[in-house]
Amino acid sequence: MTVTLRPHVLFNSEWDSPLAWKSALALQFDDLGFSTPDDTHSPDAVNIALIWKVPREGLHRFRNLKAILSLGAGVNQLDPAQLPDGVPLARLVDQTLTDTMVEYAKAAVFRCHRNFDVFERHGRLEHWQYVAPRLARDTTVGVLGLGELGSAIATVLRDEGFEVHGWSRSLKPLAGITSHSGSNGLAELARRCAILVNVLPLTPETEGILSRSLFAQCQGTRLINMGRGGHLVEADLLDALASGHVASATLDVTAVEPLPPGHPFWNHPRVLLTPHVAGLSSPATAAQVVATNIRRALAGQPLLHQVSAARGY
Ligand code: NDP
Ligand code: OXD
Repeated sequence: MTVTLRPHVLFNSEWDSPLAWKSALALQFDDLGFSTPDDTHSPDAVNIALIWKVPREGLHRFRNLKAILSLGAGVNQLDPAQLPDGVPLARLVDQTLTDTMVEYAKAAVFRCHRNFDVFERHGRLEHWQYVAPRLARDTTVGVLGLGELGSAIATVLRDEGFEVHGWSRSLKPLAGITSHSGSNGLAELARRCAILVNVLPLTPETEGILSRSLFAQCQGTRLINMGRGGHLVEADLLDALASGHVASATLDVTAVEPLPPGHPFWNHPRVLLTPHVAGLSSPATAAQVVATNIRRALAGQPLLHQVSAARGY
């Protein structure tokens, strides 16, 4: 690929290390410009934004941007109104991120499958009660979202022996996984699955999808939310936990992060909170795909993992 422009990356994240990313990307390019919003002296030199969120002062002063590359797999934290028109946006796909998400899903699913959520609650009450164990093949798990992360999670759970169902916009031909789509497919999946793992992107269509109408289909389901807090209607979950439609919830993400003091999820006997730690990307493994996208953007080619403005993911 012929690239004549010198890559110059504007980096902005409150979580990711600029030094680690600069070093990882420097291995991919002989000559690389790299700055943060605080030390960008010539905005016109910047042609790539590698960001978790839009910098406080916006992106509009960077008039020569060729691509916006998200530091997250999700892009809902990037308000489209703050992005310059016509600049393509790509989400992050990284093997370390996928591997960490898969490990989290396995840990959370096995915790529910072997009733550790029940025994933790009983332990706090000094209550000794035998609950017969089941085998994975007797437990049905549903995965909402069968994209990069959801399909990896569904496949690993299938390989562990679970009966796996998945839900996505389009049906997916994944061996040994029953694929559903549409609102009827979602209701059927909720009826059939003992454990529900959410790994959808947050879009106007998926906002509030984990709500009363979905929980009404559930019978003692264990919910694991690894997508975004905006997928969950929190008051509806509290009702579903009280009625028993949902037996327990493992929440890695919440509408407001950190979860505010005094929130009813803190100390709820049926809720396990983890502080948005399910997945973690690594510059060492992600730099290659990011570098490929930088080269593609500077050569005027379409990006890998490009976000569709119409779909929102
Ligand atoms: P992808 O874009 O690869 O996959 C998204 C999946 O969701 C696709 O299968 C898509 O269907 C499906 N989908 C989207 N909208 C709908 C809809 N309206 N109805 C049904 N299915 C829908 O995303 P990733 O797998 O890379 O990431 C998923 C999300 O995981 C991220 O957006 C982020 O929110 C979350 N995440 C959370 C992390 C954490 O630490 N908790 C870390 C990383 C990501 P189709 O295949 O038909 O297009
Ligand atoms: C992501 C995340 O979207 O960390 O990558 O949540």
